[in-house]
Order: sequence, then C-alpha cells, then structure tokens
Amino acid sequence: RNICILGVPMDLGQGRRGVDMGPSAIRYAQVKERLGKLGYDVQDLGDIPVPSIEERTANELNLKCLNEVVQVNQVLAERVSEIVGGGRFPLVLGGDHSIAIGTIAGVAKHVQRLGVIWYDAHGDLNTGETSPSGNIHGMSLAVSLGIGHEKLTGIGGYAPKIRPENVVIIGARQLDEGEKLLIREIGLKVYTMHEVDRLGMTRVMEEAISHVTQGTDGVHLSLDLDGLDPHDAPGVGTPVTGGLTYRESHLAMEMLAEAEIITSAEFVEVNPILDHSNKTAKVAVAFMGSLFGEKLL
Ligand code: DIR
Ligand code: MN
Ligand code: MN
Ligand code: MN
Repeated sequence: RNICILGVPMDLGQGRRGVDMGPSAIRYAQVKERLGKLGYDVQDLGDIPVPSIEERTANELNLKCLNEVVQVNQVLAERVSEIVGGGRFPLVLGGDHSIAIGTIAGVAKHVQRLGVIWYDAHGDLNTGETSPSGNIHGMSLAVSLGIGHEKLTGIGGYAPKIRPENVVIIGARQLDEGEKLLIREIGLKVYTMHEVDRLGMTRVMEEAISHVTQGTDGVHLSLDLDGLDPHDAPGVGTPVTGGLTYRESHLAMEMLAEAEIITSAEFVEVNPILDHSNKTAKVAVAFMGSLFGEKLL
C-alpha cells in the first residue's frame, strides 16, 4: 500500500498555456493528505523537468515540439519504471495527455499484457498524418499502440506497449475522421457518450472492467479530465459539451476500486488558468480518493 506521486508539468503536447500548472493545482487540492487518510504510505517524488515552451525547437512533420515531448516522456518512462519495479503504485499528475506515452512505456515494461482504460472526450488516436492540430496529446493512445512516428513509439526502447484488444475508451464524443477509421481498422472497444446514455454507467463499467481484465495482468487508468462535462470540470484545455457527469465518473472510480484492478493511474489536462477556484483539480482529487477506496459510509 505504497503510492508514488509524480508530477509532469508538461504543456508542449497541446496549444494552450496553463496545463503545466496541473500538478501544482492537484497538490494544492491535497492529494497526499486525501490518500494518506485512506491508510496508504504516499510519497511525493516531485516533478519531472519540462523545457519551457520558449525553448522549443521547430515543429517537425505536424508533430509540435516532437523532440521535447520525446525527451520528457523518455525520462518519465524511466521514473515510472523505477516506481513499478520497486513494487509501488505510480500516480502520475499532468500535464497534457502526451505524458501517457511515458507513463504507459514505464508501466508496460513490467507487465506481460497491460489493459488500459482511456477516460476521455477524445480518442487520442491521431498520427502526424491524420492530426488536424499537430498536438501530440491527441496522439498518445495511438503511439502506445505502436502507431505513429518512431521517435514516439520507440520511447522506453520497445514497441508496442499495449494491444488494441486490451484497451477501452470511455466518454468519447469528439473523434477526428482518421481516428474513426483507425478505431474500425483495429477493432478498438469504444463507449462513446451514446453508449453511456443508452446503457448507463453501471453497465458500461461492468463491461469495460470485464474487457480490460481479459488476458491482462495489470490495468492502467488514463483519465483526461475533459472526459467530464465542462460543467463539472471547466479547467481543461479542450472542453467538449455533453460529457460524463461528476456522479457518473465518481461511480466509475468506485467500481474500479471495488474490482481492485487498477495497477497504475494518471490524471491529466487539468488547467487551473481556465478553471474556477481550482474546481477541476478538486474533482480530480475526489476521484483519486474513490479510486483508492474512499467510501461514503
Ligand atoms: C484533437 C483534440 N483530436 C487533436 N484532442 C484532444 O488535436 O488531435 N485530446 N484534445 O485530449
Ligand atoms: Mn510551460
Ligand atoms: Mn486526452
Ligand atoms: Mn481529451
């Protein structure tokens, strides 16, 4: 029962300033205290250094800040690998979602087959060829599946990190054309908002849990706060209306805690500059509480 918190103040994988303050905002919302109360031994390992946006080199092949994103994720992969190797639970705080590349690279090194729950309004399944923005945070799931620029897919020294049949996306409602094609091509399991509305969160989570545990020996939770409706999580860089509610997400975290399947997690895209009174970081910390077993009664 040992959790290691690692901050990644990364903002080079997307286009707006402020998401680099995500780790600070989440710490300010008392993540360490919250998890400590549940009986965990919580260690905060601080932040990984991230070059400032002013230092970035030229964009390459519709991949903004490619070299810097690669460099940070390489370091992140090593740090996460050390944490998992030491038998501890890595809890990574973002930063933009490009950091999933490094987190998953570090975790998957120690796991035969890693399941992934991708909680997000987006698919993050673009490549330099399909991306409308050139932002690498919209490519991190594809990269982890071994699809994309080899500087990215090769992070951690091996590829791919995960297989399509072990992944589930929950909350999707803004998918680019190239992403839709890729989803069909590789047969990825996606619960869009349509399925959430239709089936309800309980059934979605039951199915998702069964899907990601089939044939896997660990499950990573990659939670992009923009999966939530902007009403509940306004402090994100790319808000999309019609999202998952606070209650649905809270239930999802409780069901994951009950199932005892999550072996690593990251909470990303918290942008306190766009937030109201640190609301989104507080929501993130409440979810971490539920994920680690907090009960109402
Ligand atoms: C969009 C936005 N699909 C892109 N992606 C975001 O730029 O690739 N992911 N915001 O979280
Ligand atoms: Mn910055
Ligand atoms: Mn994302
Ligand atoms: Mn997103």
